[in-house]
Amino acid sequence: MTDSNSAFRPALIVVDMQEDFCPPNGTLPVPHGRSVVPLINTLLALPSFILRVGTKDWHPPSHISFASNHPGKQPFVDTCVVTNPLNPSETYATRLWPDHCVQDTPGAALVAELDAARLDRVVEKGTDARVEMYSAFYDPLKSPRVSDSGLAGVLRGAGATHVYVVGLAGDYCVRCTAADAQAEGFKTYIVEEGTRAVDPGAWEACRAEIEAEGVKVVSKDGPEVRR
Ligand code: VGL
Ligand code: ZN
Repeated sequence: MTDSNSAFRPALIVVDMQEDFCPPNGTLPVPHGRSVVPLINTLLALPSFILRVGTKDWHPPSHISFASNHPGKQPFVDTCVVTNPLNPSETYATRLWPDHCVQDTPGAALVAELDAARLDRVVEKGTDARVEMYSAFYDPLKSPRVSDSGLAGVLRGAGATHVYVVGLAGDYCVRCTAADAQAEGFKTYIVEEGTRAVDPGAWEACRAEIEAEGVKVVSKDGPEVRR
């Protein structure tokens, strides 16, 4: 019998390493977003991972998060209200963005430098125009949930115990994906050098909030990665 207390079956999730999130040509560039690719490729090559999942933000042109779909509203500055299409009493405000990661456009492609051949599978998210979905697991609406990628089942099916998250953006999709992984029962880490924030000036405060949610933000050189 194996000792379940010592089980260590880590999965790696590489979030949204797509052209639109990277300088110089991305429509929603994360500062220095492209600079994390070499570390991510190093992590992808580690034999320890039992599963390597990539994610893609994969929006229809009519997506609710595009400021262009809300006349008079400005990206980055303004918000819109998301209403649960299955329960109109559940609403929340969400930030508006420039058009980005439109399905089947060059901007939605994984960056060419990423060693994507090592990914066991790629999960698409944000495909429902009616809801925002930062997390690679599901959208934040709860009663009921509108979109579910099935990622939790994929991780469980592979027997994952721990989840390591890297990619873009640290303060949005990486954060939300890690929070849901932790809530799904996986011991979850963000490798800090493997991510960058849309709002770099707010990263320190964001990191503290992430850790308060139970996710550990660790260094690539720390014992959690080198174990
Ligand atoms: C993301 C903003 C909008 C992300 C996706 O991948 O972090 N951010 N859509
Ligand atoms: Zn998006």
